[in-house]
Amino acid sequence: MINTDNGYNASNIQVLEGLEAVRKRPGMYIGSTGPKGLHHLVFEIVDNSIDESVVGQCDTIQVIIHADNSVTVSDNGRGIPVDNHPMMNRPAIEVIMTTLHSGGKFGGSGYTISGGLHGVGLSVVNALSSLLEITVKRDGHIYRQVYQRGKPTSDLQIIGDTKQTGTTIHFFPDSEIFEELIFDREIIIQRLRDLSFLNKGLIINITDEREAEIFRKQYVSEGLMDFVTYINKNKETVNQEPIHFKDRKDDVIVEIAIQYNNGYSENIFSFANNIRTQEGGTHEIGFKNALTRAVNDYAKKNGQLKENEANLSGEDIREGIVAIISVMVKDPQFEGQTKTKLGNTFIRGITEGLVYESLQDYLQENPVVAKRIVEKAVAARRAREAARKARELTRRKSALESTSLPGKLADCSNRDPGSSELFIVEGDSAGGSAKMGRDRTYQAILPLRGKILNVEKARLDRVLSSEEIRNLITAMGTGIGEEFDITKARYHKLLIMTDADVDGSHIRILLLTFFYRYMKELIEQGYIYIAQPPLYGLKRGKEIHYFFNDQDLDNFTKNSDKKWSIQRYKGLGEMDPEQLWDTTMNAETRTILQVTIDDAIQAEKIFSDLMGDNVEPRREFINNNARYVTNLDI
Ligand code: 0RA
Repeated sequence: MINTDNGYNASNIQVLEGLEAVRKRPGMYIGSTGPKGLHHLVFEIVDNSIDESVVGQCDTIQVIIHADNSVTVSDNGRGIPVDNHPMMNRPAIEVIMTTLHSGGKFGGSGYTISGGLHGVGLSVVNALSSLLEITVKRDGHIYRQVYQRGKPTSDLQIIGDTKQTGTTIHFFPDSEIFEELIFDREIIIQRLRDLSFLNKGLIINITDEREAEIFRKQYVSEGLMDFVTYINKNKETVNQEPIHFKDRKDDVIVEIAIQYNNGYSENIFSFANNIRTQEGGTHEIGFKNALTRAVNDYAKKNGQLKENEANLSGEDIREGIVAIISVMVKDPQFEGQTKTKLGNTFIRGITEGLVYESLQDYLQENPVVAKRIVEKAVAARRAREAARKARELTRRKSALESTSLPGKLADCSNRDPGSSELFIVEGDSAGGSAKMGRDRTYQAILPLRGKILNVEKARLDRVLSSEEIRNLITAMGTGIGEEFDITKARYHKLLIMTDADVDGSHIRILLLTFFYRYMKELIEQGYIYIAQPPLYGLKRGKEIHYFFNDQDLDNFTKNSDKKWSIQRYKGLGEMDPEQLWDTTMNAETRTILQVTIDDAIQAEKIFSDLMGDNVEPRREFINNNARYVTNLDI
């Protein structure tokens, strides 16, 4: 059918139906209608601005969170085209704002590489906004158009003249769609900071107008080198100058920065077209292969490894590494559970080839650093072998043997992990109370005596020399590290129950650090919780009230008569089994905090700051977060 009329024709109707589909099933386009989806709206627009900067047409992006919780994103790019779209008989900008999957990527307009948050397009943001105002500076004029829930409320109008170019989008997320409309500045900052590291020289400004004192911050970086030094800040490094290279083959651009620290963990963060690829993918595999090959070849050539000696493993070579991998690809395929795994197979070979060549050159030209990297890997191999022996002790026995659980574990009778809980309790005496107070059908208790090792400062073999840690691993049943298998978890809830004092928070952070380093998926899958014992009990005869913070206690005592006696619980051990059950363990009444990882890079920094060699960042963190340490969201 050919449409010739100028009013609403078939394609316009299709457009509206398209946006109706977005409003009917928002989750399909932005993942969810919770906070994550809400923030996707901002990132979708920002990613379009970033595309302008990638092609060298934009050097400044500004994000403003307004007091009314609307958001403005503006850039000084070329501006969205305003000329008439020949087929639709509407201005191109209107087509872009109202057509699914059209956003700027049609017509080969000089976009060789395009990110866009998985390319859902500006029309999705438009469809999910109760009000959206777009202003474009282009071709000597300032243009403006307003939309409500995706539909234009007026034609595109010229409202002034200008010599500048750029796009400004001001939108109000729709309360009919989103569960909550409040933007979290930290989430936005995290993404903008990543983007500034990934796009050297790009100026990104953020303004938050919601507080009396307006918050302003600017991000601008020297590129990936700044990214690795930022992550390694406060750590001792092996190579002070990051290894850095950027290369191109065919249509693929590969950029890498590497800086080793003297710690034991591996931190590789990869990106494809500026999008964090949390699940890795072909670029990451290519990088790892190249690194393993280049370091082994070098070690053999200069004699640090004997000819007949076995190669160093990739894991050994990656101990203490901080690396950023950023690739730009024409048609990225995102796969995996969360669509954050790069799938294009040819990227593996291209990345491996480019990285191998550049690394070979680097190692040849920097023998001092090269030697240290090899030495570190050799030491890692030695420790890994010692750890293997220690780890045997924690392995589950084969199906034929009876599973030998730690003697200190008071297991539950329930055999269904989905409804079983494990309490890790500080101290034997509190452990005793917890054992007596629990519901033994589904609650298991493992008392921990004293502090566990700080895993930031010890290699795996030493970590495993601790009986407390071995008990914990055996009780959970999952194994650790490379062998970790979440499907073997014997409990789907693991609750850390420590005293409400400094030692208690220390033990808690030691445990969390251990989980983060060796059983990260437990955190990612939301298995880990922090139990909240009360700080005070107010007693009058048989009546008792519990309080979990000073403010609630103050509020209560303000209006109460003097007959109450106050008890401050210094430790779990001061509560009898029944009290512990009532306040902290009873699933019907207790409050527990789920531990989550909002941002892997941030979590990485928090743990190394808190547990690393330097005292200053730890002091700083505790000073800044002292009041929040109990509900630490890593
Ligand atoms: C379509 C085509 C062109 C640019 C854009 C869209 C564009 C979109 C956004 C969204 C936010 N900022 C933006 N800036 C540009 C290419 C224009 C040309 O070839 O001149």
